[in-house]
Amino acid sequence: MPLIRVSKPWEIPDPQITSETSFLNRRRFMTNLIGAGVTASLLPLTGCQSSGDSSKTALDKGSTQAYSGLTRNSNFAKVDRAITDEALATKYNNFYEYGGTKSIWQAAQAMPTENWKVEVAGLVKNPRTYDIDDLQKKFPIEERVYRFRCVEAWAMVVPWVGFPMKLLVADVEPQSNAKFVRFTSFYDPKITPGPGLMSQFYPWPYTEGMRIEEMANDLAFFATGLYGRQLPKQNGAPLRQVIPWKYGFKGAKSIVKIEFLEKQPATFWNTIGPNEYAFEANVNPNKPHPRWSQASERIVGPGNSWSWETRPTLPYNGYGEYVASLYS
Ligand SMILES: Nc1nc2c(c(=O)[nH]1)N[C@H]1C(S)=C(S)[C@@H](COP(=O)(O)O)O[C@H]1N2
Ligand SMILES: [Mo]
Repeated sequence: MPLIRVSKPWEIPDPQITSETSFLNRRRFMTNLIGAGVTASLLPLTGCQSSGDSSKTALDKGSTQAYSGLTRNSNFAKVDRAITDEALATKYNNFYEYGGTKSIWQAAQAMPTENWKVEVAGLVKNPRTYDIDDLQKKFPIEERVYRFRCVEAWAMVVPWVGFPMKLLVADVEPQSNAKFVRFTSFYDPKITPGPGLMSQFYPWPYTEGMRIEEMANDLAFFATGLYGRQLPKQNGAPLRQVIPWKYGFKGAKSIVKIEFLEKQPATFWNTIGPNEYAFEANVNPNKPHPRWSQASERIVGPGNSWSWETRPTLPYNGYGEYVASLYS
């Protein structure tokens, strides 16, 4: 951690205190682990996240196939800032199944993405299991450039490839009593070891959820790719949610199951820290996280995070015109 601070440090979230897990490390997990007879000296307690792997490693292990004939949706082609370097978006990740740091891209290559199936179940007229290839043939695949905002106050701009969630909603036809949707990520402790000793205390598998009206909004997107190629495993291959007006944790990676439900489901981060990770979790500069301000964000770039550009956070991450009416 650098000793020299940039000016106005109170405006700029500290990457070491904005970790999604540092709360756990310090409190609930400590209690649990001490209760379990694990000595504190064994634990990675500090919440010090190594920042992303900034080395210029070739995308050897993580390389994926390019899409051909891709069209960029002109409604979602531009944002007010530059597209993040592909090398950063694919090397600075959150994927707790593969560890608690940002440098999980190599570990994530263990994700078994071949013959991937996505089961859609619950309160729908047409429950079915999609093969990932069928899904990409059935729905028109397009490119969309979206802002991306993690609850930890870092932000990127990513050109996603995929299809709007509302097409899948229409395909399975929710029943009238369906109100919520739960998304479940792949989990197998032999393949997704989690963040070390802490892992056993997490409510696996990773799940997320939203209201059906949110899922049916134009912006809600299932990504199968980024930067013109199929999703690298570290970014949630072969299918992940992208909900650009909500904090990044709302978008589950490597989805295996989608369920339509009557009641609001329990979700991963909301179960771990209900005061820190709300179910709704819309990006909101005026609603601080209990441990840090959300008034500004750091734009992920090269070098140390202290040198990254800081900008004001926008309500709904700049997507109010699309989604504010959902919350009126
Ligand atoms: N299954 C799963 N999905 C997940 C996460 C995770 O740990 N596991 N992390 C979330 C968080 S906190 C963020 S910010 C984004 C990060 O996506 P990226 O690595 O593609 O930038 O994925 C989200 N989806
Ligand atoms: Mo996040």
